[in-house]
Amino acid sequence: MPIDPTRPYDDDNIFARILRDEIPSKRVYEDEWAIAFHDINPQARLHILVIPRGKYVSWDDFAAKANDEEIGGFIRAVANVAREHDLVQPGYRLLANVGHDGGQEVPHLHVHLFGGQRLGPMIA
Ligand code: D5M
Repeated sequence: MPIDPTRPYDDDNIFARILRDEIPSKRVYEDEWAIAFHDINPQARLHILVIPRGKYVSWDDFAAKANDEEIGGFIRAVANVAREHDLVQPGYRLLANVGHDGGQEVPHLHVHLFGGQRLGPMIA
């Protein structure tokens, strides 16, 4: 079920639990601002989710409440994940679903990173 992105942050959402290492994930990156792990249901040859360590429901919530250092740290973390997977030259795609119409299922901001293949015009 898509989420309501204006609702309060739920400390027990699945990505909060992954951040606390309460449930396993295939973690590929971590720094002060973000962690990244493989999507459980990959939609491309490489499909990684990058999430901030801070408690933000959505992209909108993050833009409204995070400070500039956190926002910069998160954006750099996403780029670092791509670079560490040698995706800069071949290219890659970033996607953030927001709320009901965006099809967001997990109420902790996440950026999908797709790569490892020539992607079509859209991944829906
Ligand atoms: O995308 C939510 C994404 O989160 C979706 O592609 C599946 C993925 N997912 C859900 N549970 C897990 C776990 N436990 N590990 C890794 N990936 C997971 P959305 O943009 O909210 O539709």
